[in-house]
Amino acid sequence: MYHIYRMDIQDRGAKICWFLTEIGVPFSMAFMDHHKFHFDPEFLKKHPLGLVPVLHDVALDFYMFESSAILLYLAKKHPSEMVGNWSGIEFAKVMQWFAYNNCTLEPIYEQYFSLKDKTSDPRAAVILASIANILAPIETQLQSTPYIAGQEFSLADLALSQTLYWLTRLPLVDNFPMIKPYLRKITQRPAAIHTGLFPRKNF
Ligand SMILES: N[C@@H](CCC(=O)N[C@@H](CS)C(=O)NCC(=O)O)C(=O)O
Repeated sequence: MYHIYRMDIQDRGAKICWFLTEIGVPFSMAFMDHHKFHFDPEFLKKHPLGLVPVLHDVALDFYMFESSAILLYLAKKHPSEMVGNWSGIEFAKVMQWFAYNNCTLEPIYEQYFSLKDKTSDPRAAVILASIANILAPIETQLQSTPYIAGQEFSLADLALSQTLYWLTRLPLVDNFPMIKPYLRKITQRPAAIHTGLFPRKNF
């Protein structure tokens, strides 16, 4: 059994719940009090920065933080089609796009949304240009395969679609015509709907 500490329906813990739902593994969740958990000494023992998500692997009484690492830990423990067979080119492609989301797309997204005044800050235009540059290979890939790592839905789609969904608030996403149809397809998966992660339907 797994227990996942979260803070709201659209946090990074959603990916973990979505993944476990996709593969049919049961879990429970706790939504932490937004104003308190960062400073709670008991919670700081579970996550040294006082952030969510945190996974509790109850059977092992093991606590783990960092959402991407948690996904990989669970994917390895519960073999499924979502990462291929942990070897070969199929696996490499899933890991490549999984990391592209975590290490390339998500940090630039964070930079943009942390700007206090997006209209007058001169860094905004530079960051938006970088976002466009980073979206371009995703667009190119989706022109040749239905999912980001190939013919099948994978852990890479699951991770990437959460970031892309956040980015659909930016008009520049419309310059990449494959992205929104791809997102619509993924967000219609029953397990994605179940998480409530994608409340806006009009993207
Ligand atoms: N790299 C970390 C990021 C953790 C993170 O920033 N979590 C956010 C929620 S998604 C958080 O706890 N924020 C605290 C807050 O906004 O009050 C991960 O992927 O787990």
